[in-house]
Amino acid sequence: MIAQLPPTSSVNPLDPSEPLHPSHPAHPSHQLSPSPPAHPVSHPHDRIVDHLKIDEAAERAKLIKNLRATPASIEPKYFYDKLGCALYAAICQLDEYYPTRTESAIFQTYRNEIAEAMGKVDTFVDVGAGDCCKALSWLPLIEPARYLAVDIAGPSLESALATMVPEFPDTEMLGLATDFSANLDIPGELLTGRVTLFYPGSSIGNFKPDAAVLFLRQMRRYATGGLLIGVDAKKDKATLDAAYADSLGVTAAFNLNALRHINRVINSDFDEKKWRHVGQYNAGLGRIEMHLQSIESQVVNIDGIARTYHADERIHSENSYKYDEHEFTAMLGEAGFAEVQVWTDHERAFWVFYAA
Ligand code: AVJ
Repeated sequence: MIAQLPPTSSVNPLDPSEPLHPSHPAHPSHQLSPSPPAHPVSHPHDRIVDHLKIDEAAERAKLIKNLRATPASIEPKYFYDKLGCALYAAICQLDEYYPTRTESAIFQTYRNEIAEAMGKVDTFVDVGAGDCCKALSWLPLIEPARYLAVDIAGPSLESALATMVPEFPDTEMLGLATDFSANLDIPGELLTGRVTLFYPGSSIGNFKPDAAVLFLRQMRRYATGGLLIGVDAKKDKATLDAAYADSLGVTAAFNLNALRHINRVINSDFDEKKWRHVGQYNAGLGRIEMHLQSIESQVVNIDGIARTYHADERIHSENSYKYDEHEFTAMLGEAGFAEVQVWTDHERAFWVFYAA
């Protein structure tokens, strides 16, 4: 576990109490060819490139629009403020939440075989790196010339990388702070030689299947080596429901905390005591759905306009899609990966794909 430092040297673009960056022109999403970076800002340590060129005003406007809409929704990225990152780390320790430990067991069992499949890696790109924990056990084997950690949470990248630098003197450690959920845009100068991307944890499940293929295609265009990706498998509803509605209520706290985060991002007065966590498997759509359900009829101020949520009305906060082996193999093919290898556990609860 890597301690998080206070966000002193980077600015949270979604927190209105912080000074704002000048906004950059909006970037077309699902863009298929790499573009030159738009004025990346170097941090004091020169290790983190701050590429958070989101238009903060547009992000807030989108959040407000989604909260006022019927059905209301929020994007999963609003889970990950400082407390949210810590709650997600706690989720990964839960008995009920099998994906993290199953994936890590697959990595451990087949580490050498997977490393052999990857071959030479000059730049290892960790997409959604967070605290960079998952990459730690790969670096000694892969020995890349460069490790590039990409995440929306700049401050946690910075503290994780600072801790790792002395451990890996032969690897150049870089961070890229960016919101890749709309578009993965990696400045060309950060990529050297044969590039392999790492996207573990079944984070791909947050995208709807069509958008997931587009995102895989975006990764494909950078992957001169390949892509190592973890994907959660379809399974019985009871196991899935327990993983997303644990009995200690950690996932509930993770979900409800998004309301507190949102109150800091926009002018709103959500009271988490008036909402309850819903996390359940929708077998027809092959996805976990998380919602925040209004306990009573209530009025919430959302940026100066009163919005009534009726009793039992839901705010949809996350999808987490699950895939069969053949479904995801087909998606990798659609995204342009020609060669696909897969590893799994005894229960076939989780897949690890290497695609090139
Ligand atoms: C970080 C998207 C992989 O979908 O399992 C965990 C997030 N949400 N518990 C997942 C999450 C509720 C997680 N991912």
